[in-house]
Amino acid sequence: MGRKKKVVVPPPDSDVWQNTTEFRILERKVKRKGQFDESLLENLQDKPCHTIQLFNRSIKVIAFDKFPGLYYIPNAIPVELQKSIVKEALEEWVRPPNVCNLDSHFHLNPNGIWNEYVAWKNSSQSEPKIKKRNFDTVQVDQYAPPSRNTTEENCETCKVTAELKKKPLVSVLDTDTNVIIDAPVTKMSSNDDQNITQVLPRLRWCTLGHQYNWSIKEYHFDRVPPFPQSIVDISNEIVHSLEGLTQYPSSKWKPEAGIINFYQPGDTLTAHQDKSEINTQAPLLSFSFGLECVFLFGTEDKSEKPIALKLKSGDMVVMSGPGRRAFHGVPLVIKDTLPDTLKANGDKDWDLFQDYLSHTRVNLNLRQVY
Ligand SMILES: O=C(O)CCC(=O)C(=O)O
Repeated sequence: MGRKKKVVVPPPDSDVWQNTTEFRILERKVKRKGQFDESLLENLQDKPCHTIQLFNRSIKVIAFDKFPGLYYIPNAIPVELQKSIVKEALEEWVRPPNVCNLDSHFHLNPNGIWNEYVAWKNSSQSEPKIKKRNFDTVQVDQYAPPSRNTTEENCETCKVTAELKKKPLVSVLDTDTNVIIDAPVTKMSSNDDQNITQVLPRLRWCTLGHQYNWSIKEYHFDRVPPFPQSIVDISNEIVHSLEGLTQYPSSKWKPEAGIINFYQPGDTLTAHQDKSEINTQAPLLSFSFGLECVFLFGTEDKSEKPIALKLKSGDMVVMSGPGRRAFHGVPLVIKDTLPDTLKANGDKDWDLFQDYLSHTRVNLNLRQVY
């Protein structure tokens, strides 16, 4: 969870970085400079294939004998729905009360950075400056989270996390938006205010529902803005359609935390497991929009060889059963792969979304926490 251009967040377990693990070997091969080698992709022809009804269409779900619980659903989300999710994400979700990575570094407009950008593009005004937030000079609250369970695992990441958990967390209440912001994990290089066109490309993530502390990898169980209703409805339909495969009853499904990830070519997400949720039975739903990427999926043991899938706009990955805790990551976002269906084609209202998506991959993933 988390990424920044050429910097990987969260820090990987030390052995992930050794060239010896199968995961790391495939990551390096996929990332190798130059043209992506398509032969690294998993052959999907021989994989078990199921058909489900979703959004009034019959669609194929690909399963993997070696990776039980992993389902890959190409073209799961119809184009119009892709567009409305991306639009709602940028206009409505990346703004208070939800927190995004930029909040720790900048005082953003309470209407959200996207709406400020669009308003400026549609005006004849000079480019707005975004004011830098300074954690050195603001009055900070020392915020102690309700629970801090220590982890038994013996890995570098866990040791770092355990050290961080011993310290008081530094957070600040943004009085414009009434949202609590955690101190940044890493500082941005410049202390100067910046143009909005410099800041928008640095949007990396935004959290929905249960807000997340990225440094100690725990949810803030007391910071829970309402989950967007459209996502609740869409995910209910998906979990219902998949019941026969995941064995998870849709009556129990409740999306409680979501992350919207924004990647540009060159950004990566290193191998990780999603383990912060208490409920490990509910499936994790993950959607791709915009540019294509290569997604690696392994097992709970990172020394085992993962598979590589190419995810296109509208594709969905479902991690359930034993696959819910498997290592996975995104070593490559492929430039110039925006599909024609997401181009404006004369639709003036979509122009700025097309510009943004032509150099961005958006991932939305949904989890049940309890
Ligand atoms: O971008 C993706 O497809 C995966 C995102 C992910 O694994 C995460 O946010 O934990």
